[in-house]
Amino acid sequence: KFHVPREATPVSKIDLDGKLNFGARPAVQTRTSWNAPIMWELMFDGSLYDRKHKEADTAVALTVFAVGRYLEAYLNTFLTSAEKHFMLGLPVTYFVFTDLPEKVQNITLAPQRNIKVVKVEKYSRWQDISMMRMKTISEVIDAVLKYDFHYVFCFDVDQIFKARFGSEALGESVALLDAHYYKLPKHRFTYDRNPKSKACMTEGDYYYHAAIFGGTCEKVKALTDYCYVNIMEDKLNNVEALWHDESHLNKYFWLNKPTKLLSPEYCWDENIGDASDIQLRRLIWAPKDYEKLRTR
Ligand code: 2GW
Ligand code: MN
Repeated sequence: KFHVPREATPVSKIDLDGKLNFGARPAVQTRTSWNAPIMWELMFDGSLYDRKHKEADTAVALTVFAVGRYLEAYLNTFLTSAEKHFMLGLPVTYFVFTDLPEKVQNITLAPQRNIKVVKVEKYSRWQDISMMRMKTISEVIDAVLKYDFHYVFCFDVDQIFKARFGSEALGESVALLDAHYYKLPKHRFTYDRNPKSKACMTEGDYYYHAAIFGGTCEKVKALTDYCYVNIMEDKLNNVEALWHDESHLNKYFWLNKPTKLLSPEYCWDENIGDASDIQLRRLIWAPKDYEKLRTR
């Protein structure tokens, strides 16, 4: 029943991050205190990463949830734009989790690219729709992904790819700087500060955005398990972290430092006035119609 992992160059041997041009973007921070690169446009040559990953036959899984109204509102744009910009040239499988599998439209996929639609239940509270993704992702890594994919990237569906989101983003444990917080002083970070929640933290490095995280199957499994266990413990204690799964994710990345950070060029919000650091919008937040989407 299970697949044998493919034979190729171990992806762990691909080390181009050490050759990044950290000085190419003097106005922004390009590495963390623990020496993880922060990926900004001009720091890297994407074609070098692509070549290495093609040689290694790197396979990537993308998970995305489109439950209830989010399916019609966002999924098609997300997937068709991903086909134009996400990891082009590499084998990619989209895992779409939805309560309405029959409503997922057919989209044209490039060779070596696949889509799998998986039915999930629709939790009645939106906070649970968001948080319980951690449980589902953990389960699918164990049941399927770890046998066939080197990396898994997990995305919010309410976003649109606009430019290359390529293999330079791959790494063991990858976190995203939140576009709204990367310039703010730490005391403004909206970590959970309630000691009753497992997500509570009083110090941190950055404010990470849970709309995109990824890494090797092993590391993403560790992250999703951590978040899920702590979400459930909060439920037993009748508390909920301020920003739900995102609060737990921030706690995880504080305790388990990511090996690569993505700059807000990888997830930009066009409503932010000062875009002076953003040389390339690789992905943007889709416009949100809260009135329509969040009322029941
Ligand atoms: C979410 C909020 C209110 C009403 C509905 C939903 C909803 C979310 C839904 O009806 N159907 C659904 O599939 N979702 C999935 O959960 C979808 O993939 C969506 O992108 C994701 C997170 O919800 P979203 O995008 O509305 O929340 P954001 O953009 O405010 O997300 C940040 O904060 C969340 C926690 O509150 C998560 O951590 C998320 O990863 C963050 O980007
Ligand atoms: Mn979102």
